[in-house]
Amino acid sequence: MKNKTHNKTLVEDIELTPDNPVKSGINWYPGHMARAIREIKEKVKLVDIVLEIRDARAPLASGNKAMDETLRQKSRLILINKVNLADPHMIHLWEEWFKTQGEPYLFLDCFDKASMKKVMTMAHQIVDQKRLASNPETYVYKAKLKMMIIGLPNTGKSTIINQLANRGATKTADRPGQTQVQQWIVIDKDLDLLDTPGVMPPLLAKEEHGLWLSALHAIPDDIVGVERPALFLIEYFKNKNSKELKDRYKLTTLDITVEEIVEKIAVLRGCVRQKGLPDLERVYKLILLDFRKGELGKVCFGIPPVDKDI
Ligand SMILES: Nc1nc2c(ncn2[C@@H]2O[C@H](COP(=O)(O)OP(=O)(O)OP(=O)(O)O)[C@@H](O)[C@H]2O)c(=O)[nH]1
Ligand SMILES: [Mg+2]
Repeated sequence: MKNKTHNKTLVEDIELTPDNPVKSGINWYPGHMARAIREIKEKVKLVDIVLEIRDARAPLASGNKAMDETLRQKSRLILINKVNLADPHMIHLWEEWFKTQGEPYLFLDCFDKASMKKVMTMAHQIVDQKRLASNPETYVYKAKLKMMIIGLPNTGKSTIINQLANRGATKTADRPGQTQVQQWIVIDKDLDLLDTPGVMPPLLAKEEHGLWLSALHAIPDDIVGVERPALFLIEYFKNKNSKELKDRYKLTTLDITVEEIVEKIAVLRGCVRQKGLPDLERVYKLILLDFRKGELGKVCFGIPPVDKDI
């Protein structure tokens, strides 16, 4: 039976008002997320800085504008994680765009120790500058930092905490919705971290963002199904005439239809049912798995917008 909280039609626990309409399309907003937002709002007062984790394969679509009001008064450092899986050329363009947005940010692979050191240096600088600016007369340097880690599901929040802790302080998993309750993790006398459950925006700005986030596994497969994100990915790589797609599935050409590509992958990988028909469910799952492991190459969904829109 489907979990009640995995509801395709958006919203449980969220008040419906004219400002908060339910639109059709891909959305995932289970009860634990509404609770998570309430708890983030409560606890944000207790921390010095919020680390907002995004996915470098969709630097804008993996943000959450619905959190802006909650974070308005707070120091924020945007960490655009999993850069090792993202298209380096597009990351360069995104870096240029983030530079113009006036918010501290860092693109990183959180398994890289030097990047994690930089996170701590930046967090200290941001908090310190704010303390100095708001109270120049009474300012004294404080080594102690309390940080809250927020972001969409599966962006790597808990992994970042474990990297900072140098141990498995909190559970991680390669699927969205692993962390379901807040947890304080005391690293040492100078650092407390608050892990929070991944929160989706209540509404996605565009239908295609839902496909991107499903492909990136910020949205579980049983919400959208495997067919749409898998076909979207094949079309995306076909349009790029991707060498990785050809190599991975031994395709001589991508100048055939998406359906024909899927059939060829099914045959190659033995995803075939009785009478030689392709087992589509299996082949879609296989495509998604390969993509998420980075086997189909580095991607970046979307392009930097012309306007200010962090
Ligand atoms: N390649 C790569 N994988 C990463 C990186 N950071 C995290 N991951 C992987 O992403 C997956 C999700 O990590 P989690 O830390 O559980 O993500 P989360 O944001 O806490 O997820 P929820 O608790 O479900 O919201 C795990 O399989 C991590 O190993 C990164 O920088 N690069
Ligand atoms: Mg987590």
